[in-house]
Amino acid sequence: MIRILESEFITSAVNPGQYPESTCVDIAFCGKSNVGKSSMINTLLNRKTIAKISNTPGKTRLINFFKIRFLHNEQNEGFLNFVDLPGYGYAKVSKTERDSWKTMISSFLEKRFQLRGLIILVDIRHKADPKDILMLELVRRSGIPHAVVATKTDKLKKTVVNQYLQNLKNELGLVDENIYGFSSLKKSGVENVLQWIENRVL
Ligand SMILES: Nc1nc2c(ncn2[C@@H]2O[C@H](COP(=O)(O)OP(=O)(O)O)[C@@H](O)[C@H]2O)c(=O)[nH]1
Ligand SMILES: [Mg+2]
Repeated sequence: MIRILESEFITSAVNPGQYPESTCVDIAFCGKSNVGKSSMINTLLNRKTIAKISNTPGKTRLINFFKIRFLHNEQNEGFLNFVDLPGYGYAKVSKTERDSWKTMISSFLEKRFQLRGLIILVDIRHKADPKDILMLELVRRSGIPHAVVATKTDKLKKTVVNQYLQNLKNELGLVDENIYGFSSLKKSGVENVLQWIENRVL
């Protein structure tokens, strides 16, 4: 499995013209505001605050790029980018601002040729949201490989986690698409997600 060695913030962008040039591939993350996206990126990278964990939902309205150096087979070095996409579904902003994620994410899926995989985060406790379903439609249409990660599994009793995952799978209409449970608090699910990423980038 890949092991993350180093990570650094590269830049923020809104429009395709602002995306950083890169010779390595991207793995992107998206989900509703407050779903635990920044926490998950920090957990995968073994960093405390590289992706800002904000308690003010909706604050991250930019596309943030991080450069990752990793090791695979414990000997070969590789590079990839993590891309933190703007969160969606936060009500307390103007409608224009609320809808800007759709344009930003659609353009990213369409224009970023380095993109090799997208992880869609959902909160395991919540029923599938129309925005998550729309997001799935966008990524299916783009043909980009994707997986769903259900966050905050620590908030549920262990015995019901699989049932919740199954329910989400049905609600989201997942067929061939993978769904994994994840907890940044307990650091569980990390191996599954890193394995999925490895399969996309190597
Ligand atoms: N219990 C629990 N709380 C979490 C987990 N991941 C994130 N949170 C909390 O959920 C809130 C939003 O997290 P954040 O990572 O900023 O979400 P983002 O808006 O999607 O980037 C914060 O208060 C986090 O501490 C998790 O796995 N378990
Ligand atoms: Mg965030």
